[in-house]
Amino acid sequence: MSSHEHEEEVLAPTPGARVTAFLKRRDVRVSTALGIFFTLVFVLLGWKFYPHWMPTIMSTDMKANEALMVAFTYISAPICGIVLGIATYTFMHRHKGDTPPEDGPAIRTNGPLVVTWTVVTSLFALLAIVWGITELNVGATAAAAEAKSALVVEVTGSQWVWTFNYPSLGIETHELNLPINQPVIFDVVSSDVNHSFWPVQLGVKVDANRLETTVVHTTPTKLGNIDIKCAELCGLYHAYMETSGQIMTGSDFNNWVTAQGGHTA
Ligand SMILES: [Cu+2]
Repeated sequence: MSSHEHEEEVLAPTPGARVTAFLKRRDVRVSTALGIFFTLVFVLLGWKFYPHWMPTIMSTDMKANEALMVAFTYISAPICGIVLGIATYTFMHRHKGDTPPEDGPAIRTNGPLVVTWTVVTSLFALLAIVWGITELNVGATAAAAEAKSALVVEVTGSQWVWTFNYPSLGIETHELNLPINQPVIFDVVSSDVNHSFWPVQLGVKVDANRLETTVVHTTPTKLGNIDIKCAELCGLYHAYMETSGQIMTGSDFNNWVTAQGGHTA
C-alpha cells in the first residue's frame, strides 16, 4: 500500500535521513531544477532588462531607487523561482480522470526542511527591511547636509492642479522647472483633500496633506523633461492631475525665472 510507504518516509529515523529521502523524490528534484531555471530568468531580467523599464534616472533619489529595486528583484528571484518551479511541475502532472489520487506525505512533519525554509525566507525579509530603512535614512542625512544651498519649492496640491511657489525667486507656476545639480527642498501641502506629489523621474513620491507640510529633498542630475503626477486617489479628475516640467541648465533656469517676472538669486 502506498499509504504505508508514505508513513515510512515521514517517519524516517533521523533528521538527516528525512532530508535525504526528501531530496531523492523525483517531484522535488524536477521542481528544484525548474526553480533554479526560473530564478536565473528573474536574475537576468533584473540585471539586463529591468533598469530599462524604469523611468529615466534624473536625480540622486531615482538612482538610489533603481539600485534598491534591482537588488530586491535579485532577493525575490529565488523565492519566485521556486514557487513557479513547483507550480509548473504540479501543472505538468495534474490529475486527469475521475478518481482523485492519494495524497503525498505531509511536508510539515519534515522538521529540518521546515526550519530551513523559515530561516532562509526570514533572512531575505530581514535584509529587505534593514536595507530599505537604511536607504531612507541615508537620503535624509544627505538632505540635511545640502539644505543650506538648496532651492525651496512650495508644492500645493488642490483638486485637480499642482501649484509651485518659489519663495526665494518670487514666482508661482504650474510647471515644475528646476536647475540641474542644485539640491531642491519640496515643502508639500494640500489645500483640500489628500494628494500625493510624484515627480516621476526624480524618484520622489510623498503625500500632500492639508494642515501639515511634508518636506522632501532631492538633487536633479540630468537635463530633460519630467512628469508630475498625483499618486493618491483624490476625486473625479484625479487621473488628469498631472503636469510637466524641465530640468534646465542654471542659465536657462535664470532666463525662465526672469521671463516669469521673478528675480534670480
Ligand atoms: Cu490629487
